[in-house]
Amino acid sequence: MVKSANKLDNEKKVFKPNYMLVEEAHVKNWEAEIEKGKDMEKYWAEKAEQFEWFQKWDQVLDESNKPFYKWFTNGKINLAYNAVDRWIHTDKRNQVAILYANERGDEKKLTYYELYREVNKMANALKNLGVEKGDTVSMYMPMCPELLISMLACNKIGAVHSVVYSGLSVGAFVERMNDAKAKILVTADGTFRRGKVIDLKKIVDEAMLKCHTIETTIVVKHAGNPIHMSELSGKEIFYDTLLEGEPDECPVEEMDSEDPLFILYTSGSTGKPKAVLHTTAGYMVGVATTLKTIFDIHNGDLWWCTGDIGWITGHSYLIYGPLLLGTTTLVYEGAPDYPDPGIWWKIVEKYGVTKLYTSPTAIRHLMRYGNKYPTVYNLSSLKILGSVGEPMNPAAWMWLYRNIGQEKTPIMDTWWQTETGMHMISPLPVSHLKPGTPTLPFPGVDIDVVDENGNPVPVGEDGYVVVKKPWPAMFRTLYKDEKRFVNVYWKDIPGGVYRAGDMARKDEDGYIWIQGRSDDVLKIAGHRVGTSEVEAAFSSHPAVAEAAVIGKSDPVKGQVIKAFVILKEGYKLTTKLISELQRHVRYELGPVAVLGDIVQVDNLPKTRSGKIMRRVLRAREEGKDLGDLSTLEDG
Ligand code: 6R9
Repeated sequence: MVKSANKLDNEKKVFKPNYMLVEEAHVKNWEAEIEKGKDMEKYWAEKAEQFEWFQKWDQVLDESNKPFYKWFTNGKINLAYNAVDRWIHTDKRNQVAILYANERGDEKKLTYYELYREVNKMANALKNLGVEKGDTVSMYMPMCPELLISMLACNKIGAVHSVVYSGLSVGAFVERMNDAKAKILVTADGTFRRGKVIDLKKIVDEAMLKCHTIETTIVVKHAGNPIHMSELSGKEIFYDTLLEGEPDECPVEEMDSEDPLFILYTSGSTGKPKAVLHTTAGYMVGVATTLKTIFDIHNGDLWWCTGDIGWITGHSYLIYGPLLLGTTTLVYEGAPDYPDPGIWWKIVEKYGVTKLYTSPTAIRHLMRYGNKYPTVYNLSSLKILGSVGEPMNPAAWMWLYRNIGQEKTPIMDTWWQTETGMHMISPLPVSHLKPGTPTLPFPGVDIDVVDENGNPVPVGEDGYVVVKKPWPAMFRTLYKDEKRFVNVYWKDIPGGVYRAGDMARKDEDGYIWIQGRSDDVLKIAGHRVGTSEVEAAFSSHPAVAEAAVIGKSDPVKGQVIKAFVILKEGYKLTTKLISELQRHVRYELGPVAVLGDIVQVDNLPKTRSGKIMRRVLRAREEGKDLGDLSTLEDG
């Protein structure tokens, strides 16, 4: 059997912090910070001081109507004011706020002052269209500066945005638009993708036949593809025309801490998407604090979050977090492997990216091509790397650490959700790291792994991830569906805790190892086996780039594992390799890993944010209805 870049060896390995990062870190002592966070309200209140408030809050946390918690009650604040306006009176005024680049090599830079004026113009234009505080504005746009401007313009005047990922199909788009009942839609002519232009406007035209609330569609000329401006459902107007002559000053709306900020639909890896509602102040506090502490943001940083803006990661850590901290955020429109799988590393070198935040899916995809691409570029500007979205299997962690981080940049594996709004389990740059775990809850966040009765499980045993105390960036409800909010998240486990829907295990240091979504967990001969550890075992074999596993009914064992594997360049799934993989996985996981079939595939069904949709694999396997596929990636 091949002895791999072994999962077990790496898991046992502890990576100590890089002393240069410790010296400059905002938080130098992890344990002490966690201790400080135990006085939760005091901790978050101190963090809230980083913003400019129009009026201070009366109470940090109002728990009078659980689980409908309120944070910073009666405070008055505005997100756009704190993310943009505030900086133009400082030496950041002419610093680049948004650095946009795309796969064609175009680039555009907007300083904080330029961004300020653009946001004001768009805010005035929205007001002229009749948008008022509390109204919803939908967006269906590429990764382009106008999307950020439009979102901030909404914040500035108190409108609620609902960004729909621009890769969604017409049906999914219509469903979300009708659910949010927006009057305005901001969109664009097209988006660049792998050397082609995707005609977004055509999708919008089709969707508009079924969206009856939209009165005005604003169209950004972005990709330059020819489009048809229709009159089918109200007015359509070009963004440039709309903004023409608008003043570049706009009064700021003083928002209550608990005023709605945005709606965002969950990624839907295990079921029908949910409309998650976030409110203003707590979200700002949670997002800015976690980004500053975990990625140690300083003046001079160039921050790059590769996630899409249509995903919570883009909302919290591509736009809001970095701008609230006054840093420069890179917005890249393009695929990670076009024109070749070296494009990301080329961008890191070209602009001198210092902090890179990406996903295990992207890393596993790029790993397939080995290290020939990263070695071509100078990646020495990188200081901290980060990951989100799925469990980071140790093989991918090691690849990233060695080839991109050059063994000096720590990897912040951040666990969180659309619902949590902010990072919840994550190391800091000063933490001791183990590949494959997001380590410990963030200071001021109380998370545990418990059984059905809410009791903490012993070390090494599976349980449910729960959040035991409210946190500032928590979602406040599911939009227009309080009943579902209570039933899905707050009922199943006693003790008034939030059930995240993930299974996990704790090790002897208290580090949390995420096993996957509880809906995906396998049950083999009475033992619960997390999908993530089986997939990590497959991926620790040198031939495997990526794997997904599901349970297949078995009369004796209850379930056996069926594995779908993507092999690295140059490998084929021969009978020899199948038997080698079987032995390898059994060696890694022990006798519980009862393998049924192993099949080779070219790709796996995934959500737009890169999560494997195992329920689609299961349904296909059982010949069942595939359910809601609206978030399935098709490209
Ligand atoms: C931010 C985001 C949430 C689900 C979550 C979990 C999975 C996210 C993870 C992770 C293991 C990590 N997840 N980060 N699993 N390690 N570091 O992804 O939000 O799209 O709502 O998904 O993603 O299963 O419950 P969202």
